[in-house]
Amino acid sequence: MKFGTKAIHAGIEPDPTTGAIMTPIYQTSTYVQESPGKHKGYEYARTQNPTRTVLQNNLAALENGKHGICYSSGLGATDAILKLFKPGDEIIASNDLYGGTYRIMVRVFQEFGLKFTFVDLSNPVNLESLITPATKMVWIETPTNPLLRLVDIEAIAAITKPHNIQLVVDNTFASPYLQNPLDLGADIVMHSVTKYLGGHSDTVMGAIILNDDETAQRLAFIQNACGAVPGPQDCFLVLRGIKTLHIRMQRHCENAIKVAQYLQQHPKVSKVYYPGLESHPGHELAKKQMRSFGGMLSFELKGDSMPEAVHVMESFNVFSLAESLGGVESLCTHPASMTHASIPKEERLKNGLKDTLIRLSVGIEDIEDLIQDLEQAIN
Ligand code: P1T
Repeated sequence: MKFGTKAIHAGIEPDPTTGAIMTPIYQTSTYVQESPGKHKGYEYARTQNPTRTVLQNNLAALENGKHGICYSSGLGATDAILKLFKPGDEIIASNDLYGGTYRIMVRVFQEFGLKFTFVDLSNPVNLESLITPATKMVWIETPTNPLLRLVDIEAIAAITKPHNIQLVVDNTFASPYLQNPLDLGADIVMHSVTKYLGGHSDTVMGAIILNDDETAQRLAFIQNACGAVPGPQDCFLVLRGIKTLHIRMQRHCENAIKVAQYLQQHPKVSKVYYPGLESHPGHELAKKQMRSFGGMLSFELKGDSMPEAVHVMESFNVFSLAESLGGVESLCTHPASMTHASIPKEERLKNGLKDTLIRLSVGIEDIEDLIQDLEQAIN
């Protein structure tokens, strides 16, 4: 099956009792048993819910993986992955990543004895020398949030595999429509489903997709034992959102390249971070490992003046100033004070994230209106 057909059909059957074409919302906390332990595969809704099962199977199909496991948020999924490790285990992560991911690593799991090193993995050469016998996982985003750096999944996997190190790819920015990390050698794919998969800014959810049976069993155990499960209504909303993922992504990509090209020639803009631009250092890699370049981009204004950046962010009419991304509507974010505020300023600056950086999630509105909005805001 090709992607669009999978998005609409994979793992989804008409409801056996009524023929309903849409997966029912099984709004129940428990399931009746005939006699103790004799049941239809469902005992208690933290452990299993049929709406969630369908979504999990659909997500697994979209990432060409065997197992899909959903959590109550992207960070809930990250939390589950980090619980696979023990005190003393070392984890190497990209130095450009979502602020909340950095925060759960440093402020929560470091307290429990996991060790983290953050490094620019857009150059894979940086990885090998950091590996020790205690290194158990490498965590990457690609494209990264918010600097849109490209990390070569195949090249990183070639380094992690011989050491038996788990390679986790946060595939949120690309979505499974643009990139399938398991096909490129990753062991685990993680998503903030809140973003492109949900697609309508109405749900918070996370997911993990993987092939390894034993790790999948451990992650399902953590899902049940720790309890960060999504509700059935949210699972329904995401199943509905996914049915148009391919169409939405096509428009996100079409609009984003036009926005990036517009910004690149703007006399007041100094730098545009978008992998679809030939000037982007990861452009060739993006062409190789992604199907198109995505809907996310960031930019800086000439002069790096904070009041001017704030003025632009306050002046938008179509773009809304808000955290998050991947919904149908265009959003603008100030990473330094919003999504990445939990990363200490020195760390942010060292990694190239300036206070004046503006991030855009380009939606699927008419491109003329988006360009006009940029034109009136950057003046
Ligand atoms: O918000 P949540 O569903 O818990 O997902 C966390 C997360 C994980 N990974 C990436 C790449 C993300 O971008 C996020 C959430 N990001 C935002 C809210 C944001 O505006 O960047």
